[in-house]
Parts: sequence; structure tokens; C-alpha cells
Amino acid sequence: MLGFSIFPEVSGMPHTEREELTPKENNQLLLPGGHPPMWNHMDSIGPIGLPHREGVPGCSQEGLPYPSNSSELVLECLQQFKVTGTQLQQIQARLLGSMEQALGGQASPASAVRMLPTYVGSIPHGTEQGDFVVLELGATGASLRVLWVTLMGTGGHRMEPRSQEFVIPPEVMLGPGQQLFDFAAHCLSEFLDALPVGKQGLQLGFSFSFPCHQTGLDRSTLISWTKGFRCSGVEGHDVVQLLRDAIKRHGAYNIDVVAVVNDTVGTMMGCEPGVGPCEVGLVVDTGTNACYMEEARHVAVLDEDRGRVCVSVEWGSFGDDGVLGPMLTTFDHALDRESLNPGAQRFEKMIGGLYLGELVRLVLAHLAQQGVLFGGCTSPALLSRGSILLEHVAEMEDPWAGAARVHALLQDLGLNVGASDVELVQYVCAAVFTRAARLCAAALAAVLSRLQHSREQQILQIAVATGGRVFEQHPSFLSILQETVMLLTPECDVSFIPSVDGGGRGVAMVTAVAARLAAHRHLLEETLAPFQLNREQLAAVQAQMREAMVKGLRGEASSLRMLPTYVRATPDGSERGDFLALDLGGTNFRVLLVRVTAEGVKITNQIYSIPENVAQGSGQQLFDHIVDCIVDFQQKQGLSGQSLPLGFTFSFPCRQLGLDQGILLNWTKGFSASDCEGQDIVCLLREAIGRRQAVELNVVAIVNDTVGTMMSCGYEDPRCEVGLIVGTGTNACYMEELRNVAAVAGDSGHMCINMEWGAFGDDGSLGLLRTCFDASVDQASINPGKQSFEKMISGMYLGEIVRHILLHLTSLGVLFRGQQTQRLQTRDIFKTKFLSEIESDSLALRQVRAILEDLGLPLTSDDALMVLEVCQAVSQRAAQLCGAGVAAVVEKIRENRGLEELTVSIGVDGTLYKLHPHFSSLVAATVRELAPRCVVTFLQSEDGSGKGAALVTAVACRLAQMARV
Ligand code: 0WK
Ligand code: BGC
Ligand code: BGC
Repeated sequence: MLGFSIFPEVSGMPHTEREELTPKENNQLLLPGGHPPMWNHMDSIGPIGLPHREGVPGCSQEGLPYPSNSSELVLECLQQFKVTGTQLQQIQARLLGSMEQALGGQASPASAVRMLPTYVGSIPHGTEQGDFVVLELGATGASLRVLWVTLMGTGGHRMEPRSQEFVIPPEVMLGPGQQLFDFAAHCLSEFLDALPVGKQGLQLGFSFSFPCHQTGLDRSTLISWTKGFRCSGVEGHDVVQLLRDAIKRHGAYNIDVVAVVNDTVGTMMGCEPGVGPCEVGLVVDTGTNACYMEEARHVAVLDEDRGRVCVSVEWGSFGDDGVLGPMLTTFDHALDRESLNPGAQRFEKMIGGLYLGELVRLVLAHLAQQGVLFGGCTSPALLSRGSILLEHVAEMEDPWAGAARVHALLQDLGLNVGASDVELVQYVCAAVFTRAARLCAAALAAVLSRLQHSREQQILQIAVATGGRVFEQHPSFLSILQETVMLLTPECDVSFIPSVDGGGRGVAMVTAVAARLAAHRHLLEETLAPFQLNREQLAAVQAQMREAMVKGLRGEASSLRMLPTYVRATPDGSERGDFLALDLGGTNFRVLLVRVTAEGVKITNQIYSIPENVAQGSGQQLFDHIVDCIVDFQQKQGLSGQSLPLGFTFSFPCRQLGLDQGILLNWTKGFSASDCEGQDIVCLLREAIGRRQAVELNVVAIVNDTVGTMMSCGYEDPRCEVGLIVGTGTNACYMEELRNVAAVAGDSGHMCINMEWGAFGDDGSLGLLRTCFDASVDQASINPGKQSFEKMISGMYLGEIVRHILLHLTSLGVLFRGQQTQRLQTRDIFKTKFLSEIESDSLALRQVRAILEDLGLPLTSDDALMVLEVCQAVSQRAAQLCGAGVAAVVEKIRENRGLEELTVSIGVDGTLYKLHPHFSSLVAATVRELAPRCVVTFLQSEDGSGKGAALVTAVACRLAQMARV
């Protein structure tokens, strides 16, 4: 039985075969929710649009006339365009598979669809307002459009955008990229010349309808041209920069390109707030594509775990891996071979408006050459590519005017039209068209299934914004699409919202958001600029520190006290014995038993806390607390009653009069115990010991933690002649030539100098670098005006500097939507350890957000990124300033010794230096930059400075021993 219809009932396919495709047999057929295919209904739907002519003899019961002269050829031709329900399901399933593979970032096998994140993280909340210029390139083929869009924000009435379309000459679409962008810049100014816009800065949103890798709202690299474009020198380049350069070259207007979006995104964002929100954007114009709001955590390339991000599917390239093989007709292959990009965009070439006319032409030419149409005659026009356009197909398909139009059009193509030709041509149009709509439906169904998966929703209610001339010119396209989608995803309640102005408004919305973010970024960069120190500034700090060192050593007025420590040598390894050591002034107070033997140093220690009320109470209370800890330690170590030599690491500025005499000059780091400043700390300790019965302790030495650290590392590496602490506080010491130390007699040999560099700049010499945030932290500290250098570098203050910057940025509306939270106004709530955590490379932005949310900060992903940048700016400045200080010290030692090149090691300790992921490398890099003639090795002290204090004590005991014999 040779009948003619496009549909299976009458197709050559035996009924039995079709029935066999039951769901369980071919699991591929099962859709989410496991609905059995109800295709026979689907497959029996005829091409929509043609008037049904019931009861005409010889017509199929579906009311389609059999063209009397139709032959196997026509049937075979049109049969090729038939897509069965099963095939649509397979496309849906395969496309869904490719989408999820690409989302997961799985590189190979390369996924057929690209799934490109667009950096649009939220759908418009209607507050956007302002005037924006929109440039649309690529959506509608050989034309670009410029729009002036005014957004009125919430409650404002909708202003009709003004727009102008410019035809792009073919040589511009295929020529050098610069020519294309210059053409665009020219159109822009021609459009603006007609508007009263004056010369004020304009903000432009660039709708660029091609596959791009976006790395920001205003940074987008073209992957490959599609549709009718193939300009040179653009693929692999940032198209925003190319447009900015062209606008600059044109120079007529000061236009800032603040956002670039794909046309599907503009379509989705342009959805009327009342009817939407639309979370899918679907474009079928010259090309086709869709975007949708995916859960950010599912997009592997983004390190996000919260919120949604708009993803451009770029389904045009589906099938480029050959998966569509059996479905592609000879006409599809012919069209592809002749196209500008053979082998690419295969799916688009079955759906996009740029190709539908061409497919119809190829079929008509084929049927004419087979003698089935136009009396077997072709015409030059029928044989020339592109002679049948999308709008021609739309007209020919029009159920009312179609037949007459078909006639007229075919005559225009120089064809002699036979009686049955008109109908056959309409069948061809319908076949090509229906396939396009159904394939598009299968693709959209894949997106809807993906949304069900990613939102774990069985029933999905969703609004899809549609845009593009295929929708506008072919109303039947939407109805076929709608019907097919309903059958492919019966559990999805989909509403289709035509975009009002082709997405221009949507692009303006994104531009408004981008403009707001760009303004925020500008404010952020403005705020952080003072923290970016250049080489000149760092070299100036180095020089100022050097000058202050020399003045301090001479006993002249200087913010650097350069305190002699009476440590004249680093250990030589001959030290022996058991020693007690105390380590006060850092994060923890420790009591240590240090056993120095020929085999090395064995340390047992116990950490005790110094409650704030003790650190800020009376001196007596503080030292009694210290002795309590010592006694507790001795008991635990079975040392009670033993009077071991004791070395006291006391990490505060002390003028030492001898190894066991240190007058506290002033407290730092949150300590303020009374009746201590100006006192000999060793005396205060001995008095406290005296107040405690039955405790005997022999306090031999008091050392600064920098000295203890230098000694501790010097025990392993004799070249270690500098001690550096970057912890709660910061400071450095180094071995100075005794001849340079005015306060200590003698011209030969060395003495370790405790620089107390924390106070550097207390004379205002750091004024140029001081920011308002430093001033706020200083004013709120218990020692305002003091320890300026320390307050720009050390752990006790960096968190506070960050907190003050965050408060400032929140007040500018840049962060946390401008909402000041109580928590953020709480002192010390932003711990310096957060900087180390937030800046650790292994920590994804999501963890940054987790830390900040624990602080009760309502933040967006942009906020998290900005907080990260604030932390980086503050810690980088701290490390660079510290590096400038170290460079001053090692250069001093090198010049002291008149060396061309100095090799020296530096013993380092302190939580910030040890735990911050980048601090130590930034310090080392700055030293290399500023002291290139010094080869500096940084040795992280393992045992802290307690060991160093014990070694100083051991040296003192050895020297005392030798003095006695
Ligand atoms: C550990 C040392 C101690 C020093 C401290 C500084 O043993 O003497 O005061 O490092 O680092 P912080 O604990 O202040 O981070
Ligand atoms: C492009 C897409 C675009 C679509 C619709 C395709 O050729 O690759 O980026 O969204 O056309 O214009
Ligand atoms: C103190 C120094 C100490 C440094 C590191 C500063 O506040 O003044 O004596 O070395 O902190 O702990």
C-alpha cells in the first residue's frame, strides 16, 4: 500500500514494529517520572497550519490530500524529515546527558553542548534603573540593532526603548574583525547622533549572540563564529575589549561597555516582571540556543555552592559529535557542506532561521531535478544558495495567504508552477518546519528535565521567555513546540512568554546590574588602592627604617629604640644542662623545661592562658599568675623544689641593663598591667617568686622573643643572625657590630639588638602610608599613637583593619547590600586567622562564604569575592612592609661587614607568618626585590623562643662558669 503521508499510520513501517517499542524494552524511552510514550498520538499529528479538508476522496483520514503526482521520491524526501516520538526522546535524553557532562566539567569525551556560565546570578528584581545603550550583534543575522533603554526601577512605568537596525554588509560579516567592530561603533554613534544624549558617559550592554567563554560580566572570549559570521582576528579574543577599542577609535562618544550577554540571556532577563520570572531564555532566530538558571553548585567551573547562575546551553553544536547521524538528511549534509562552518552547529542547521529556507530550497531543487516538481525544471535562482529565506517559508506556510504567496514566490524564482506544485511546496515547508519545531522542543525538554534534576522537583512550574523571528514570523512554530514539550515533559507546567523587544530590555537589566557591580568594584579598588604599595614606596620604608636604625643605635631620637640585649654570640653547640624557660607575650604563655645535651635539645612545655583581666590587671597579679603556672609546671614535671636556671622570654620592649635586667619601657599587644612599665621585669618576677613560699628559681636571663627565636634557630644554623616575629605583635633583632652600639661600651664583637620595630613610624614617618582604617584601629586600641608599624602588620590588628574596611564598604552599599550588621560593628569579631583561612588557595569561595555567614553577614557571592580581595590587600601590605623592614636589616649587616654579597639566615616565629598561606612568600619576595645582594634564608622556628631563652641562659651559665674558674 503506497500511500503518502508524513506520518507512520500510512508509512511503510509495519504497525507491529512500532508497537514493540514499549518503555521497558528500550529504557532510553523512559522519561523522568517514567511516562510511557504516547507517541502514536504524537506521530499522528499532521503538519499544522494547512487547512483540513475533511472527506475529500483520496485524502488520508488526517485530511491531507495525496498529491496526485507524488511519487516515492516525494514520500522518501519528506519521510526523511519525520522525527518519531522515540527519536525525540532520544534527543532529549542525549542532550540532557551532554548537558550534565559539560556541567560536571568532564573534558573528554568533549561534550556536544558547551554549557557556558554567563555570570548572571540573579534574575532582575525590578529595582534596576537608568538609561542604557544596548548593542545587539548576531541575533538577527545580517543586521545589528542599537537601542536606548530607560529602566524606571520598581513602580516606574515602562518606557518603550528607542531602537534602530543597521544592515551589516556581507563583506563586513566575513572580513577582518576590526572592520566589524568599527562598523558597530559607527552605527552606535549614528544612532546616538539622533538622540539628545550630549557627551555624558554612557553605559552600554553588548548582546553578542555567539558562543563565548565569559570570565566576568564584561569579559567574554569568542569561541567560534556561527551563523553567517566569520570575521578574522576575533575568535579567542575578548569581544568587549574589541568593541571598547573600536568605540575609542571612533571617539565620538564616551561609552563604557559594562556588560556582554548572550541573546538568550537578554531574552530571559527581558521577561516582564509581572508575568515572569522567566528562568529559561529560548531564542530561535537565525540561530538557536537557550539559557536557564542552573544551581551554581552544579556548575563545576564555578566555585560556588549557593544561588543560581544563568548558563547558556549553546545547543546549536549538539550533534557535532555525530550523535544526530541517522537523523540528518541528505539535504542537511548538503547544507552543512556549503555552510561557512561545515561539521559545526549541526543541530542549529536543522532549526535556525538562517537554514530553514535553504533546506526548503535544497528539497525543492532536488524534487525539481527528480522531475517531481515544477515540471522537472529548475531555475538559476532555485539552484543558488540563500534564494529562499526564512520569511519566504513563513509566507508560503501561511494557511490563509500561503498558496498565492507560494505561487508568486516560485515565479519570482523563475519557476513555472504546476497545479500540484503549490501544495507540494507547502508540504516541504511544513515538513522542514515541523521538524525544526519538534527538535527544538526535544532540546527544550532536555533543559526542563535538567531543571527538574537540579531542583529535585518532580513537578516543575516554569516560565520560558521566547525570542527570535522564527517565533514572530511562524506562530505555528510555538504551538508545535509547546505541544511537543508537553508530551515530552508531561510533569512540567510550562508557560511561554514572548519577549517584548527581542531582549533589549533584558540586556539593559543585566547592564544595570553590571553597572552597579562595576561601580561597586570601582569603589572597592578606590578603597584598597592605598594598600597597594609599589616598589618606590617600599624602598622608601626601607630607607626610613635604615635611617631610624642608625639614629637609634647612636641614641638619637628615633622611633626605633634599637635596644642592646647583652646577647653577644649565637650558641656554639657546647651548651649543656636543664633549664626552665618562660615564654610570655605571644598568643600563648608557655612554661618549658629545656634539656640541652650533646644529642641535642629536648623540650617539655605547658601552655597556660593569661586572662585579659590579668594582662590588664595589676603587675603583682600578673607575676603571681606567672609564678602559679611555674609551680604547676614544676609539680607536673616532678621538678618541685629544684632551682633550675631560668630564661624568661618577655616579648615587650625592655631596656636591658644586663642579661638579667630588663626595664619594661611600655606594654604592647593588649597588655597593660599596672606598675610594670619602668620596672625591671626580672625583679618583678623574683618578687613574685619571693611572695610564694618554698619556691626557688634562678632567673638568669630575660630575652625578647625575637632574640629567643634567633638563638633557637641559630642553634641549628650558625648563619642565623636575625630574629623575626610576626604574630600577635611584630619585631626583629639582629647581630649588630658592637662599635655601632653607642649605648654599650666596646668596639669589637657583636651584640644582638632588639629593634622594637613595632614602634617604627610612631614619629609620623609612616604618615603617607597610613589609611583612615589604620587610624580607626589605632584610635580604638589601648595604646593609640603607639606601635604604628606593628598595627599595619601584626595579627592583633589585621582582622580589625579588614573589619573597618568592610564597615566602610557596607556604608557605601558595596557590600552586604549596604546592610550594617551588629556583628560587624563588634570589635575583634573578624579574627586575623580568618584572613589566613579566607586567602588559602584550597578554600573555595563557598567556604569563604561559610566563614562570613558564621559572622551573621548576609552575603552574595560577589560579596564573598570582595571580602577575599580586602583580606588579600591588607595581608599583602603587611607582608610587604615586613619585607621592607627585613631588607633594611640585612642590608645593614651586609654594609656593616663591607660585603658585596651577604648570606644570612633569619629565625622566624609567629602565628601570622606561620599560618597565613602567602605571607612568608610575600616577605621573601619583597626582600629579594629590595636587598638583591643578600641571600636570605628564612628558618621557621619549630620550638618557639623558649628554647632560645634556655640557650641564652645556657650561654650565660657557661660564661659565668668560665668566669668562676
Ligand atoms: C612563639 C614564640 C613566642 C612569640 C610568639 C609570637 O615562642 O615567644 O612571642 O611565637 O607569635 P604569636 O604567638 O604572637 O603569634
Ligand atoms: C549562537 C548562540 C546564540 C544563538 C541564537 C547561536 O548560533 O551560538 O550564542 O544564542 O545562535 O542567536
Ligand atoms: C613587642 C616586641 C615583641 C613583638 C613580637 C611587640 O609588641 O613590643 O617586644 O618582640 O611584639 O611579639
